[in-house]
Amino acid sequence: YKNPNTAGGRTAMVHLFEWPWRSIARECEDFLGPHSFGGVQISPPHEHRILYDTNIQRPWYEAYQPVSYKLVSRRGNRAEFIDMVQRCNNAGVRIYVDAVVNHMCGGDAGVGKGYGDSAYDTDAYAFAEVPYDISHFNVPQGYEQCPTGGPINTYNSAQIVRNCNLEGLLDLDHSQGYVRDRIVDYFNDVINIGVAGFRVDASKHMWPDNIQAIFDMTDNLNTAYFPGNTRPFFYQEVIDQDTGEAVTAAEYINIARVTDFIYGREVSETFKGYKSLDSLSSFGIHWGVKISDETAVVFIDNHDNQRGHGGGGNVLMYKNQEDYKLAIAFMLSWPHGFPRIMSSYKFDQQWTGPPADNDWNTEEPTFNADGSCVSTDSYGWVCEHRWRGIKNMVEWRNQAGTEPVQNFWGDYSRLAFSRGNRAFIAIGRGGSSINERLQTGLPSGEYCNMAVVDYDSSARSCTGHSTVNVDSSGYADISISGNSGDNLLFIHVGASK
Ligand code: LM2
Ligand code: CA
Repeated sequence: YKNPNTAGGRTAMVHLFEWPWRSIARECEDFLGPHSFGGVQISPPHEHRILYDTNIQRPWYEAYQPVSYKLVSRRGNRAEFIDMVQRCNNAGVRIYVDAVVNHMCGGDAGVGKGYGDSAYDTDAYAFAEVPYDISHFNVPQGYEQCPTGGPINTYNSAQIVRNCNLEGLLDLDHSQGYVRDRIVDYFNDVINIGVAGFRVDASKHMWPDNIQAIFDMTDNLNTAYFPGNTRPFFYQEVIDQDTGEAVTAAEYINIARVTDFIYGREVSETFKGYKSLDSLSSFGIHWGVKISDETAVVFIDNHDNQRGHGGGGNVLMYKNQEDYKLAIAFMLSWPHGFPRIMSSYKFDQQWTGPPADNDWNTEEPTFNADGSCVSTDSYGWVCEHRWRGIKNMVEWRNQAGTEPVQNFWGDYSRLAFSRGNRAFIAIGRGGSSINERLQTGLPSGEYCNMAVVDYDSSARSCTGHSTVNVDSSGYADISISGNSGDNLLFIHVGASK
């Protein structure tokens, strides 16, 4: 379950948070495929509660309140979902589903209908479409099942964390075969459509044995897109900040991949200046980061902690601009874990939903001539994945492959290294310039500095003027000013003149 099942050695994914299915389909064809992105984590596709309030309007987090497993959500219907999966696979880009199966919607929902018109009654614990009834939930079974009688009010007890209600969300009892079967039916439905894997939301709040049993019952991937007998990719969302809680990420690492929240915190703090950049030379499992290369999904920020949800944290995000770009570039350069790039929309309040018209129809992203997304200072899609320094680092990572870190050079505010003889990167933080003759590890040639120019492969030319000349012994004059726009330099063997 640890293989991301990407096509052609692709090594990174992007989370297109709240993007509609039709926009994702187009992005796979026009951008992600051509730029060698491996996959997309999509926002939850299942039917969810509709939240509306004059203050918070239509918050993004209604998506985390399931009403049924029908594929109808604010982001699109079943036909649009199928179309997206097909078109992305055909573009060589995999789809990973954000699966919310720990719970159904909040107990405060009462009686109503979800996005696809399915009925719910939370007083009766009834979800007609699945169907679930009161016997399928933990809390109604009494204090022996959930010792608090309702809410998760401490993280010191695994039983409370896993059998009580997270934020008032009605908690399912996964020890029951019936409940597992409904979840497996949902997983198999989207597997048969052609998805490659799943982010398993709130895995910390489910028992590892039950998660394992659910994974083991899933079908192999669709052979229209994947080799026979390919297992789905699973990455379990477990927030473990190493604070001594009862539940730890270590309990999940033998099952499938696990999200590593310490990784983003450590890299963020380093690029904020709390630690020296050259200390990153030993970055990895011995550095505080808990989850090993082949088991970790790594990221700097996610949709929760960039807005103070999900444990919050001291992480960089798009609002930090240049420091954030450098942190993402470092993540993509370093051979540890399967990296996930966050792609956001602008927000000022933590509940703000995606860009939308007056009827709450999510707006499709539109693009400037340079490929960036159209937005104003406070509104619109950010599209971090289209920033040049980020999009071109995805190709850099693919080119670096499994080559090791070599030729590491650096000091408090600067670093440079190569990945074997295939790729080289230099970073200067906070205005620190680099003017050095450094060993790049690369064969001699004239390379495009992909941090500031793009590469035209048919003409074998840089579509700009910034190049790096590597001599026959691998050395080159590396020069950046360290200021905004000129704090990053990277080259690889796939982009030389
Ligand atoms: C996650 N990972 O484990 C998601 O990444 C995170 O975004 C989800 O919380 C959470 N688990 C449950 O799937 C979000 C959001 C919460 C929000 C829930 C449900 O961070 O604030 O809770 O989704 O929409 C909201 C209200 C809360 C209310 C609850 C139920 O903020 O006050 O509790 O809905 O109505 C009564
Ligand atoms: Ca639970």
